[in-house]
Amino acid sequence: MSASELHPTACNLCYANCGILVEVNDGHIVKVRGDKDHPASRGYLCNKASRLDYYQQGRDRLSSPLRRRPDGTFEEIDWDTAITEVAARFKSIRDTVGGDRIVYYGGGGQGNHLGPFHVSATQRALGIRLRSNALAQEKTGLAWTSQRVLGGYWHGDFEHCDVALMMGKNAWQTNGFQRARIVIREIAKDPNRTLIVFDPRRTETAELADIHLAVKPGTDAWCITAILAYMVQHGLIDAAWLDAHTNGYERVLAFLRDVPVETYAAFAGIELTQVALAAQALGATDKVAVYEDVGIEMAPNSTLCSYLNILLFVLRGSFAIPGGMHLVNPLLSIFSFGTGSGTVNDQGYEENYRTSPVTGARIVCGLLPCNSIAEEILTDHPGRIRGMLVESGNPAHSVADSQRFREACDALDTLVVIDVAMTETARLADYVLPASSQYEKVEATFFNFEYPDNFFHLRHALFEPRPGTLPEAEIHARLVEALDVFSPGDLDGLKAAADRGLEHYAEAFFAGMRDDSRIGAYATYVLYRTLGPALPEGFASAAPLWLLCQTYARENADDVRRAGHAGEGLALGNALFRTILAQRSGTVVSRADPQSDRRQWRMRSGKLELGMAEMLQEWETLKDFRLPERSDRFPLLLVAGERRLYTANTAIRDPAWMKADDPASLAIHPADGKAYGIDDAAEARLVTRRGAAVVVVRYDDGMQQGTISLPNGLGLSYPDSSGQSITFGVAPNELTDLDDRDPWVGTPWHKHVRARLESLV
Ligand SMILES: Nc1nc2c(c(=O)[nH]1)N[C@H]1C(S)=C(S)[C@@H](COP(=O)(O)OP(=O)(O)OC[C@H]3O[C@@H](n4cnc5c(=O)[nH]c(N)nc54)[C@H](O)[C@@H]3O)O[C@H]1N2
Ligand SMILES: Nc1nc2c(c(=O)[nH]1)N[C@H]1C(S)=C(S)[C@@H](COP(=O)(O)OP(=O)(O)OC[C@H]3O[C@@H](n4cnc5c(=O)[nH]c(N)nc54)[C@H](O)[C@@H]3O)O[C@H]1N2
Ligand code: SF4
Ligand SMILES: [Mo]
Repeated sequence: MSASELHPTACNLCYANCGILVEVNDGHIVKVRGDKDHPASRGYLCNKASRLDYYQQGRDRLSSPLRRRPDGTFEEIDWDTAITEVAARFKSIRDTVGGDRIVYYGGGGQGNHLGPFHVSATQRALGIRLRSNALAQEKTGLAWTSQRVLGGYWHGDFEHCDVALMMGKNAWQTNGFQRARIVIREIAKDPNRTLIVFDPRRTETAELADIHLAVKPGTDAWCITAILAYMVQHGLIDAAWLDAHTNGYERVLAFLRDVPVETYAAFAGIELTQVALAAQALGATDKVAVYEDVGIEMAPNSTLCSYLNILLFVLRGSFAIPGGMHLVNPLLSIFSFGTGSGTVNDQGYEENYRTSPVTGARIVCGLLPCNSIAEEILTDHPGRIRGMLVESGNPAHSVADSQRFREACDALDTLVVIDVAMTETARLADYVLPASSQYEKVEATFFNFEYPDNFFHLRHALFEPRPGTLPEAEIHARLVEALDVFSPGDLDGLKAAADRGLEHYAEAFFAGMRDDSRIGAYATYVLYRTLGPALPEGFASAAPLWLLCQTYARENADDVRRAGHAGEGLALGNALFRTILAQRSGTVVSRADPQSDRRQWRMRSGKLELGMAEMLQEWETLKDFRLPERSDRFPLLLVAGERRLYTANTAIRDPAWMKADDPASLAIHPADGKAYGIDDAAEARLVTRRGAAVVVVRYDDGMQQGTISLPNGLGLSYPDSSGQSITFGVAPNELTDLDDRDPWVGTPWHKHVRARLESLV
């Protein structure tokens, strides 16, 4: 590729995945700018994208499969040996105790879902049923409540709303919806629109807010309830809409009528006048958009808060209308709703839902809670997990209680890691398989939360794969082959059909599916090996998208045509697929008509089901005004892992990428610092129940007194220019405890870690 040419791709540092145009030179990404042709980001970028080369050219990128020696060091092995041995190790678990004793962790971070999409065939061949990933430490409470109440995953129309609520979300730094900084600034500037931020800390987003509700940590449930109750008690809800569109609202309103608003607000540290202002802003419109994120999802009452956040927009009827909330309809949902979910009984409780084999943890959207993984391994229970396949995730760093996670990895029969870099998890593995980076293969994510337009961006490769690496699709295909699922020649007919064009292939594929159950069961593999070679060079990994396009076009034909794709039946799916392959800046795959979109109403009754009994039960407990116990030993509350100007989970491992001042510091209110005798910029010892670390303290008067915060994604070991391993900052999960978690879905309370600080002088 020529140096000065600009190549369209996307930023992989957060789930906005903004379209970018990059200049490349000698394997490096040397210049990055926003891509105005990207249908969603339209040229927008935040500060991080310009540093992408630190991902692409990380010094600890992998370039050969590795096998652990008995002494714990690694040796390089060739791919054939690696595939044969990994397949044999997992096969032996499958054949002795069962493939359901293997867990698959990961499946794509912020930028890569296409490769891991291919795992489904490997999973099938090994009989793997347990999966987990970071969603099971943040979004499963949201997924569970939204599935039960709305029937799908919700997202807000922040571009057109009158009231935007940021619940434990610092969108200025963390984005999460398209063009976040621009949209937030617009709302803040407009006197007719209201930005409400729930955050103990005066964040960059809170600075812009019309109403900043600086709740005491972990008290959001009381503050939200106070606002909802004020609305009910002052006639600010849309009762007619509720009656027409929801079931179970009477119980909700009955609860709210009796709430002593001022008492609830006071418990959360909020003045009644602020609650009234927020309630009145909500009461004046039906265009309410809510974003909840990990400030709420990783704190006490997290699942209840997810439920209450639904009420914030439902009480105003702000659902399925422009400027309000909608259910997403992406090409592929990152949540497998319905997987293992039970049935709701007459009392409104879910029964017969899927649980984990050892501890009986609730499995939501097919995901084992991250906090349960170690518990499902470190036991002599016969159902314990024996093997783990980790792909594009770094759980030894990102899951609570790293020490226990490491012990659990040690206790496994087999741990295999597929990654681009030598991560904390890879270091623990029996085998490490090196993947080509996201800019060395076709890549995509299934993050698409927009409405009414749905888009999809297939990124073309910018570079040749680094020698020794393979794209995930090829790794999984070789594993499936090593597991002898198909015999030579089985797929020759489909290969020949692919050579004759998509039309022939479509017919042959669907006929094959009817005749041979393996075709559907191993669809990603079959498509990769049969349609893949017929696609333009380098696009084989994208072959399974063809089936997604067919399914999506069949289920959403009018919406797909409204977005400009033409055809009927199979031809429409083919047209969509061809456009996705060709459009380098992304494609609008469907356009809903908000006036007649029945897909927004997904519950069987055709109404929203507000009477979720588990949440109504927990709601009652607020009357006790109880928070997790505190003690004099741990008087502070630590946010273990906050997002800052230069953090990107662990996608970038080289600390040199950070351009901020003291990016690793622990933030503390100056009054607290002084009270503990710790100066600004001094070192101190941070202690929790599970660990201790030396931190550099930074005074920040935006912090609430009694709280401290550490950045997320740091404390990685990374080679310096001489190859010596260095660690920059503190790994937050050396300090967190598995027991601090939500009682329903097991999400951790990373934002609510009891801690103390000790002066080192
Ligand atoms: N720069 C950057 N952006 C990112 C990422 C990144 O690593 N770096 N990661 C991406 C990912 S994976 C995610 S999940 C999102 C997360 O996005 P955010 O949720 O915005 O991220 P955090 O900064 O971890 O937490 C948000 C806020 O929660 C507040 N908080 C702490 N305790 C409480 C509480 O009890 N109640 C309330 N209401 N708030 C509380 C903190 O003060 C903090 O400002 O960011 C995404 N974007
Ligand atoms: N204490 C605390 N813990 C937290 C959080 C917190 O706020 N506090 N936040 C949680 C949240 S919200 C999240 S999302 C998680 C994030 O934690 P993880 O889900 O573990 O994700 P990442 O850190 O993004 O790790 C992504 C991995 O993918 C690898 N990778 C990058 N590109 C590719 C590729 O093309 N192929 C393959 N195979 N691998 C690739 C990277 O090298 C990296 O190892 O952390 C969670 N953990
Ligand atoms: S980090 Fe997120 S918001 Fe920033 S440029 Fe990348 S994708 Fe866009
Ligand atoms: Mo996340």
